[in-house]
Amino acid sequence: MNNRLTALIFDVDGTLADTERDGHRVAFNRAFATMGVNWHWSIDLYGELLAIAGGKERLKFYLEKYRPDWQTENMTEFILQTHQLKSQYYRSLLQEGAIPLRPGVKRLILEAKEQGIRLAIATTSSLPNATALLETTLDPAWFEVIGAGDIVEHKKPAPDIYQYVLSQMNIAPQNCLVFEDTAHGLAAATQANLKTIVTVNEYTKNQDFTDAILVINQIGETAFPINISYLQQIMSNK
Ligand code: XBP
Repeated sequence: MNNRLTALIFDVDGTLADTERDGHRVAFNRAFATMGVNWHWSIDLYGELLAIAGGKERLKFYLEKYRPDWQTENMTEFILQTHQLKSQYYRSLLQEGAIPLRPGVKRLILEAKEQGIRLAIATTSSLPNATALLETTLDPAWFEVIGAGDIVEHKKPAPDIYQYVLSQMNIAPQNCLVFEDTAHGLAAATQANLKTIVTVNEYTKNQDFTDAILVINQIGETAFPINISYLQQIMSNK
């Protein structure tokens, strides 16, 4: 089987940058204040809420579990409006430069580009939110497919978003390598027959990554960087 590495597919939140703790969480709290509700998602609580993929889905879960008695005229509308506000705040945080890329991300992506490796995104985040991060840190044009949020019916851990990206790229899974940071993301990629490198973060470091081909704490910036030829080696050995 030809398993030459020809494409890298990146998850966004938590993988490219620590957008969850410093971005989406902070933005949700600002949106709650604007909506006039006295709720605050702490770093710890947000860690628990991350079990639910998707910002709208996460808020719905929070309301059901933590605010069962709270009433509003139209719950769906409330969720949509709060999510929209949250997204605006999130994008402002990005524009302020409040959420830098994780170490090594830009270096590896630039190296991949130079070597003609194809690039794509597969995320649960909504498209405008994912694109906003790419616009402020990298360049959306570098990615031939940006698979995001509501494009597919089932969010991660379902494999839908990865299957979507593979079919848009018209590429076989054995020629791709995925970068993820969560067990949900790993499950999604694995079910789409993709090999995955997990770069853990504070929220995800204790999750089960048995199916990953490699688990690291960051991609690596200077002295001993992970580079394309090393990734090619990992692919051939697995
Ligand atoms: C990230 C998510 C998203 C973001 C919020 O998933 O779970 O829900 O927290 O994004 P991934 P939206 O790791 O797949 O990028 O508010 O735009 O849904």
